[in-house]
Amino acid sequence: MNEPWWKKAVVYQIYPKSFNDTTGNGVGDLPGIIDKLDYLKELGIDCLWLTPIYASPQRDNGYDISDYFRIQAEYGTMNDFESLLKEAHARGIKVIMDIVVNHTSTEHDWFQEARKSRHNPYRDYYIWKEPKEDGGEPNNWQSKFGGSAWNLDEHTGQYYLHLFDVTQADLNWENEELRQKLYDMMHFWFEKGVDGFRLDVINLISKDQSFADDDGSIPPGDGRKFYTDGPRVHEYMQEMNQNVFSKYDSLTVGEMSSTSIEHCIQYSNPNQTELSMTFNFHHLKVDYPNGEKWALADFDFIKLKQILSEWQTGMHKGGGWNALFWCNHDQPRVVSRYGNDKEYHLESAKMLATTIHMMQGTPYIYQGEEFGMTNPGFESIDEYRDVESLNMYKLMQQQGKSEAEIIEILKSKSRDNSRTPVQWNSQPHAGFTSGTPWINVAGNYENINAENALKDEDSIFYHYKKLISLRKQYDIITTGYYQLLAENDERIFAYIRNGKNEKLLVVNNFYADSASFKLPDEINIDGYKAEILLSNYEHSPEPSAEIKLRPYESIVYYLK
Ligand code: TEU
Repeated sequence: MNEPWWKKAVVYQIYPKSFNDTTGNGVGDLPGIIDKLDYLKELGIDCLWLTPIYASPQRDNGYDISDYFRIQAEYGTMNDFESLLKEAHARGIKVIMDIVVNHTSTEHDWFQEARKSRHNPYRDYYIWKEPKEDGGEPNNWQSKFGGSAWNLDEHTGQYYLHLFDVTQADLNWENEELRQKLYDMMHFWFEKGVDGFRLDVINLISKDQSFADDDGSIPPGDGRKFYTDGPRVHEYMQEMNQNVFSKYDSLTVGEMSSTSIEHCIQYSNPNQTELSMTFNFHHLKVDYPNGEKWALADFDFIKLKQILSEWQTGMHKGGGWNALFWCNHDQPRVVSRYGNDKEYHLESAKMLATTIHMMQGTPYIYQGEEFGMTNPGFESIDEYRDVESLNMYKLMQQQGKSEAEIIEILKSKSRDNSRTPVQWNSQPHAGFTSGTPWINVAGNYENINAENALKDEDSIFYHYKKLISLRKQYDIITTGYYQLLAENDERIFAYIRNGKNEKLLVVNNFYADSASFKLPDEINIDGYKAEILLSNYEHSPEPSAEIKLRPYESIVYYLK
């Protein structure tokens, strides 16, 4: 059987708003993406994922869609989108779109109709509930952006559910007519020529119809257990696959919030006919003290290794497929988070890249990651734009936190950390725009930018390029069985990928101290010839019973 193309692919994520502005309005656009296709071709990626570019009031930067069939005017026109598809395809680059079907903007026509009366034909497209006897919210579920997940519609006297912003009303997937409309909409984009979808919070679409209060017996008691991987979700995914995805040679990746390996196997095992692969976020919560995002703590390295390893072996066993990533538009920059964006910017960025790219799955690179963009360190609340950050700012004030404390938290946690404009060069505004950018550029753009990276053969950019080309050359990166080594080592993340008569040994030092790695006794590499495929220092050590590693040193050995 032919393996699907996306198993050996590398995907590059574009957040259009911050990518490249050609009009001078301070907001990136589709022609701006076309201008950079040759750059992306040089990097060697196979596929682009564009975060939502549909018409939207932009309360949540496009994750609040008001019209699924129109392009947001500030990004360009449908013609621009068609040109982008054509130009990308001409370079052998595929394009997947981001689709948000858990909710729409409250400005979507369906919601505008639905809120007119309790008997409106669109009423049932959304989730409405009576107030409690005291007039309060129907239950205690919390919005992911803070506060209650319910909002009272005064006109009709009922509450509607919004798991995210108050302007993002959850759709009622129990309604068959609605589901059919969403499938038709997906066909529309496939027929235009897109190569797949990233499906936003797709594991939240099926709600437990009891809509009961969360008693908090499974922490954190915010209602998530009633809709995460909900009762009918696999039925819906199979229906979606049958109606839509099965008709196209597509990559479909589901964003899975607070999910489990068991569910992700079901979502992505080809026998289940649901999706190609899944994103999960457990490895990006190891710096949440007691599961709390809005608090500061060092990351738990042992836990990080443990989680990534469980997902590697668990998904492999169950025939599922992982999307591999450190960064996206919701996460702080990894080099500032699990790396060292000061003394060891270059070394740690490369080390992190190697760690994730040599695992099994499909790697995703988030714009700017390929040359080591960092968190911007915004010092004032005026610099923040993200709806979640602004909500949390207010909530933290109400909790009595000081301004200084709140800013420290935002500096490391805010989603805006990854949303600053791509640093193309050392020109004003990093070459992103000739106008005023919608969000400030990080202060380090004169050093850290794409132009510098392209000029320096030792740059992070060329390290990513090498990782991508290795994946094309060595099948073992796609197929090899993953095995964690030295699981209790407090500095080193080492693993083996086992092939038939070959192995990859990947050894990474996650810290600024030197470290020494002893090959466990049960791993016998006698009789293998070793070759260093990639490292981040000159003169890396040959493989031996004990390997000495410099700060953030990272080495990939190929053994045959
Ligand atoms: O994110 C879903 C999600 O659960 C997050 O990662 C979210 O950013 C986090 O819970 C906040 O703490 C997706 C999109 O990626 C995000 O940009 C949207 O805001 C969100 O869905 C709503 O559509």
